Amino acid sequence: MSGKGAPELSVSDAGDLRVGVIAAQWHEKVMDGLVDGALRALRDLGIAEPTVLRVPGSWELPVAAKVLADRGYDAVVALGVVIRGGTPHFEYVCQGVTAGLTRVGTDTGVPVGFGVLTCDTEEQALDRAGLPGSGEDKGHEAVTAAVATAVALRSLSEPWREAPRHTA
Ligand code: RBF
Repeated sequence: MSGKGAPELSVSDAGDLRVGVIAAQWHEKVMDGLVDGALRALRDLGIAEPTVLRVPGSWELPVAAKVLADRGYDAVVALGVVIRGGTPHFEYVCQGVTAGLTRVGTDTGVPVGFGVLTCDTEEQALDRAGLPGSGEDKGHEAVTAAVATAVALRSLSEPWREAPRHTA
């Protein structure tokens, strides 16, 4: 999937949102880049005290996302890296994590940012990790998307205010 066509999101009034970031620990260098990008995005958005929770692997992301969503967080962001190996394990893990995170969002109504890289090689993952020299910054993107969605959903409880255009 190409990263081309991504919107330039401008998000305001997000400073009071409670945001939880959950991050797997496999592929340390890539994860360091994703977590740094996520924290940078939170600073950009004026969100001062996010919760950052580390779990062992990407497989554990959905259960952690569900618990944070149930605890009343306004947005949750899941970060992980799965690299294809020589067995079908990659497909099972990717499928489980993707379906699990989707389900958490739709079951709870809490936006779940998807910052899970599923790559053939570590080089591809490094290029998306927001590190010096990377072409993309998927941790930053995942936070911005989840928070933009939370802001848009919050506008629904204020009936006389027009929903922000960028999230329509
Ligand atoms: N977790 C990841 O986050 N990324 C991986 O690339 C990854 N590869 C795995 C490969 C195998 C063969 C196994 C058994 C696990 C892998 N995991 C990976 C760990 C998985 O997400 C989870 O933490 C463990 O299976 C324990 O529930």
